[in-house]
Amino acid sequence: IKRMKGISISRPIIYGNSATPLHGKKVGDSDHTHRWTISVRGINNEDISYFVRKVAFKLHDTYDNPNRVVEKPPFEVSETGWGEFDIIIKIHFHPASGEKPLTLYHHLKLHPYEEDGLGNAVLKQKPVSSFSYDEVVFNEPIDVFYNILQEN
Ligand code: SLL
Repeated sequence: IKRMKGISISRPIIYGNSATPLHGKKVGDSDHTHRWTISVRGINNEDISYFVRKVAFKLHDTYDNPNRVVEKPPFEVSETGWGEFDIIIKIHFHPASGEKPLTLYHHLKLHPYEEDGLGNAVLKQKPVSSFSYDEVVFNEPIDVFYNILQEN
């Protein structure tokens, strides 16, 4: 294998969640209060599957099958639930990259934070979203992978 000496190439990603309150609507006999979606995507919804092979989302152990693996875009998981928790996001790259998976953490946000004017936190029942921007940097990428990145 040949590496591109002295070359770094980066790609932007956006990851995080949106959530909407169920407003008392029942999901089975659960005590779920929100519907939410966690996702990893490109900027302007660019398809990132040319360099992302799959994304594994590790949910809280209170969920059935907490390890959710998404093998094709959109790289997202939608669920309902009642609480906030940390989601471990593991991004696996194209096999030709030879790169190790990248691990990111996202705190699932359900409740918009607001104050009542007296400095007290109040829970608002309205949609919320919490996204982070990041840049994946490939240092001295393998030539084949470098070409894949450049062609897309
Ligand atoms: C909390 N430490 O207590 C957190 C844990 C876990 C949220 C939140 C489970 C949904 C289900 C669910 O919403 N778990 O499968 O019933 O706030």
